[in-house]
Amino acid sequence: MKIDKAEVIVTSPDRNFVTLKLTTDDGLTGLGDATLNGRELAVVAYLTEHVVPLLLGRDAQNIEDTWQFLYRSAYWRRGPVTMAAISAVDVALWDIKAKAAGMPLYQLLGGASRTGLLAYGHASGKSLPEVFASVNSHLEQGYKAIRVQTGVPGLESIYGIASNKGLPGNEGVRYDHEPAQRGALPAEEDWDTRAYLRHVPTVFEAVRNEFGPELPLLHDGHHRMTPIQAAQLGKSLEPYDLFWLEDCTPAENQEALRLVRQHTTTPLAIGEVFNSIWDYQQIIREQLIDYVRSAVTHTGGITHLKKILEFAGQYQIKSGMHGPTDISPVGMAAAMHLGLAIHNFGIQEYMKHGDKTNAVFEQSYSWNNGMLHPGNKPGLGVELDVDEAGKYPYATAYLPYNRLADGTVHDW
Ligand code: CS2
Ligand code: MG
Repeated sequence: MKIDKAEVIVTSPDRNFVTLKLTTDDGLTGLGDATLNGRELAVVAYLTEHVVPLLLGRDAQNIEDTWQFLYRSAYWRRGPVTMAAISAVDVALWDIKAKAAGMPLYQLLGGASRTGLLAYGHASGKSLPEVFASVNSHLEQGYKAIRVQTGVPGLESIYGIASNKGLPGNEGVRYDHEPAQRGALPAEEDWDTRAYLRHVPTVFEAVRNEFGPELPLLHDGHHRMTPIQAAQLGKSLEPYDLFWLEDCTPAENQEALRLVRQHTTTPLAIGEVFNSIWDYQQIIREQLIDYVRSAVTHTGGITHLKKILEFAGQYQIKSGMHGPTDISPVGMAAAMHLGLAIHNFGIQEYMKHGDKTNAVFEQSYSWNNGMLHPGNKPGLGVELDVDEAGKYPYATAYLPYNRLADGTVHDW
């Protein structure tokens, strides 16, 4: 079963997506998500110029060998672009292998370890009434776990607050937070950590009083605090029993988590900007996190993320796979198949894609009563309508960045 064709498909229905489509000489096809938000074309070039020529004629069945070949023969290892490219190849090959076997991918990964996947959605608001309304709307949509992001008095626009602007062509329809904004330059946002640290605990106190003690609540610190500020926030949120505090401090400095752990028992989730097992070695071995946040799309595919999660499982650390709208339906399906099969599944992030995206990517995964399931079609269960995709050419879009009051660039 030789790889006969490799296409890199770029489309921008509600936002930019990059998809690798492999076809074998006996007509089987496989899809892999290679979307790297705000840097999509770098992965397109890496795939088109450097990876596709190496794939043609290769045996599609040798997934591990192809992974090692792409990782080691490149000489230059790791990094978001390389690992997103390798991930797309890996997932496309798993899609093909499961189709060849005539079974849904999770069956090939060891079968189902649960009946479905608990998922969390993104509630947000500039003010408390907006936050309450957003939590209610997510409960009505069936979510059983909710991430809460809030505006901060004195700050114009900050990460994670849904806009009422709506999507292009869907103006005015409230849309969950899509960080990448179309335009020639990234938007600049302002930030003040002390104002944020004063305000966030008051919001979680109010949300707990309003919605009770059981509802799993999550919060994303989005890499903005110093280790001691992260410790401070973790501690001040303890009374509100969070499911997790995510990306509380930039994680390049893995030791930073030791200081946070010393001061708080709030569970910690990290890893959406990681892209290899080496980014996790210390924080898993030293039990400094409770959830692995990596997405299949950004961490070398199913082959590599499965190894990270098996390593994490030895430390009772669970999965919490990244699942915002910049993970395409192909990447989401891969996450669901892996999530259903592994033992140490924790929770799955699930932001719903827009209508145009759902028309481009035909999906067989389901969302029911707060639980996701990858479906039982052979393979990943997602197909891409190339003609539909062709309607939406790439549109430059950048993630915003932050500046402090004195003009210093800060983590966004
Ligand atoms: C976020 C993302 O979903 C999350 O947890 O951190 O929204 C993140 O900002 C985007 O994926 C960046 O592309
Ligand atoms: Mg995050």
